[in-house]
Amino acid sequence: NNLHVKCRNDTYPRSKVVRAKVPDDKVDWSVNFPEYAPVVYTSDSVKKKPEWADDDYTEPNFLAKWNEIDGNVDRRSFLGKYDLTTEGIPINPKGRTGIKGRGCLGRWGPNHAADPIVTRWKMEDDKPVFKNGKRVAQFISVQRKDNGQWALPGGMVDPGEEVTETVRREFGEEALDSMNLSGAEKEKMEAVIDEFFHNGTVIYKGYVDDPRNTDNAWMETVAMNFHDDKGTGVAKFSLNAGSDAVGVQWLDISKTLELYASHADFIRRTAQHLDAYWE
Ligand code: RP5
Ligand code: MG
Ligand code: MG
Repeated sequence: NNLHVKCRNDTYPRSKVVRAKVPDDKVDWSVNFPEYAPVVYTSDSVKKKPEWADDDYTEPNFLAKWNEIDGNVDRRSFLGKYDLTTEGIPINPKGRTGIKGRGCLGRWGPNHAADPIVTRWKMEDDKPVFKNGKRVAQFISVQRKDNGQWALPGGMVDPGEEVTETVRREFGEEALDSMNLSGAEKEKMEAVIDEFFHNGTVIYKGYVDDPRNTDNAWMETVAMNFHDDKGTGVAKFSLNAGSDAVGVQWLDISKTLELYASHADFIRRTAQHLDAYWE
């Protein structure tokens, strides 16, 4: 359960690159695995040096402050201090993935994201719906453009950005299509979001089992729950998919959900936090 699974033994997302096989018992770096021959892969979009990506470590001027706040990029991991390879680049603290390089992730080491978990109680005829004696909760889920999977409307923390800002911005972009609202509409939406996103609960902070992870680059997130207990705030928003989302909907929380990366685990923790139905 403590293993990463979605970043092993599969074709790398948005590519034809096939990961070297890593059996469960060989994930941990401390286990001897002399035949291990990971494929080296960094996507063309990352190699083009967009502003969200680091340079290649082979560049003469490449300098990064590993395990520290490096300018406005946080290179610290929630898992503690990570080790470096002999070339001086970060080693995935959760073990082998079958790929060296960054894949399509911009940063060497941790790539920080934030995930808003926006919830309300499921209602029918103005009454809460119960299952096995527990109220059923719902959360806002988006369908990802890159792979069609349902997910939380999360995204990367921009350089210098606070996580509390990232959850609002990404929620606005992916679930409300804020980027396509007129000035006045956007202001109104931001006011409601600001009000509602005031009291969040951190549900999870740490490594994400993201299919984009590699031996040298991986996703970490802070997942925060914002619960509309009375169903009068965000519960009434009209949802519109935007940015890297192609669909958006309220989904009933249950054990049977299949979601992107580690998101089902964050939802399980949320159900526990809300004392909502989870079977
Ligand atoms: C996941 O990737 C995180 O939990 C977050 O939901 C997401 C961030 O990446 P993008 O949505 O920006 O691709 O690991
Ligand atoms: Mg986004
Ligand atoms: Mg996203």
